Amino acid sequence: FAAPSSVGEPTTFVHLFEWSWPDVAKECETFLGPQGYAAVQVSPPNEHITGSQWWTRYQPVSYQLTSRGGDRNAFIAMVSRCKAVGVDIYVDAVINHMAHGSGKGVAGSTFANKQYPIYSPNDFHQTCAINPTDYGNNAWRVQNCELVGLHDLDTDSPYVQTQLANFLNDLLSVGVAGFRLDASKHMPPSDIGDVLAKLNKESVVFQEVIDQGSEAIKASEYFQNGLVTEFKYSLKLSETFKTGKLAWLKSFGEQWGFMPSYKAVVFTDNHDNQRGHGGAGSIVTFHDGKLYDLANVFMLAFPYGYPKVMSSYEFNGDTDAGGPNVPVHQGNTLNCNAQQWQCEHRRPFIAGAMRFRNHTTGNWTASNWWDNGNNQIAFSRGDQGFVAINRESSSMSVKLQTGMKPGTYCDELSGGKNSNQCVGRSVVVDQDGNTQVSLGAMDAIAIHHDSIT
Ligand code: LAG
Ligand code: CA
Repeated sequence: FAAPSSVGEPTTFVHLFEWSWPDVAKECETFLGPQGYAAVQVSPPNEHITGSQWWTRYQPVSYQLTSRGGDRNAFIAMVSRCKAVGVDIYVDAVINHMAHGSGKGVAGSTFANKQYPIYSPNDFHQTCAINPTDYGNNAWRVQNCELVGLHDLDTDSPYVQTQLANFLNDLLSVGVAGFRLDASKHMPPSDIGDVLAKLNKESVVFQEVIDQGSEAIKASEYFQNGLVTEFKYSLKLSETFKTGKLAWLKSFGEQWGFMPSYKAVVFTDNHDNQRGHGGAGSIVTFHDGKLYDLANVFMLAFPYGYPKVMSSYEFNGDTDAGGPNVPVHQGNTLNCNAQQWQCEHRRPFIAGAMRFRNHTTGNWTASNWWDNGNNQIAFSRGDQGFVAINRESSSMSVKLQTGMKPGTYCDELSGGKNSNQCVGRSVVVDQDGNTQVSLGAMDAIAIHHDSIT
């Protein structure tokens, strides 16, 4: 692994979807810290309904830190082991609603008729269903009725706000650094603001708001509380890589109608849309092989937003299926393969492009843009880095301006530099800043100022 000094400034986080706390801790120590990932989004850590489906985690029963991920002690150990190697933990906080119907939670708590360990019926909105048509024209129903039958908390009430703040403060007190606020679109932004005002530590907050541009509730209403997911990015990037032209990406970002870069959390795919849930669309995923690598290289090399890398598991078409029945780390064996955990964040192109982003924070522009009018593109990050992507079925051969000083650089996507030697490919930049780019079909290279030999 790269020495800590070569990590650069962390710029990217990873969603280790359904990973257990011991697996997350081990991954921080063996890969994420040494490579330079900034943080991990973990699955909801609080008590949820029983069942093998992944989505049981989105039906809270209590805020006890007992979940399929592990118990409270395992959670705390994970947070501190990750922190020790420079990796933050972001908790997926499910605060809009509680579990549907009646039953038992994984820590043994029971619930029925809107009665939970810390909530009773008057802590909820009245029972009404969010209808598909409400999204277009009825903001009130989207925020006050039930999302897929999940009992909707009265997030306006002081009692509920206090319980939510206690839950989040408990997480902060054990070292959690940030939150994904699940189903934020289903809560008025001012209610979220009231809860956040009760937190006793600064934290990274990103609100999950699915806004594809045509609904009553806009992502921009949530800017006052922190960062917001930019779902247009996921859909447009996926469509462009699948059926469009990479040349279009020259103006990717605000000019495509996206929110300001500094507010946006961006991703190629997420745990919902990769399996047809949560808005979906035609989305690139690990199933797309090389195309997926290239889409991630673009996301990570291009100066827009705070990127989240998705780390998934094979579900063989069963969109409810929970994670593989094996740990990711089994002794020294890593169960990352076609049929189990996917570990996309470990793919050389994805980890390499993450490192490229870490080493190019000094210039937040895409300059020297070049494209062939079709699916070959290249751009510089000022004099900090240069990337070329060939998404065509034929090879790419062209002399291009890199914006970088002359020298021999190591391609970060094939392993970068190790004790002044290139692990993989090298790239020569001449006296004029040009390089001869020679790439096969579905290939890419990325060099940066610290990868010079
Ligand atoms: C989210 N963001 O706003 C999560 O990203 C998304 O994964 C959650 O839905 C949703 N909001 C609620 O937190 C997931 C599944 C749903 C699942 C739900 C609750 O996508 O399919 O619903 O979690 O577990 C399931 C069943 C429904 C049923 C419901 C209540 O699929 O058919 O109505 O449970 O029993
Ligand atoms: Ca609500």
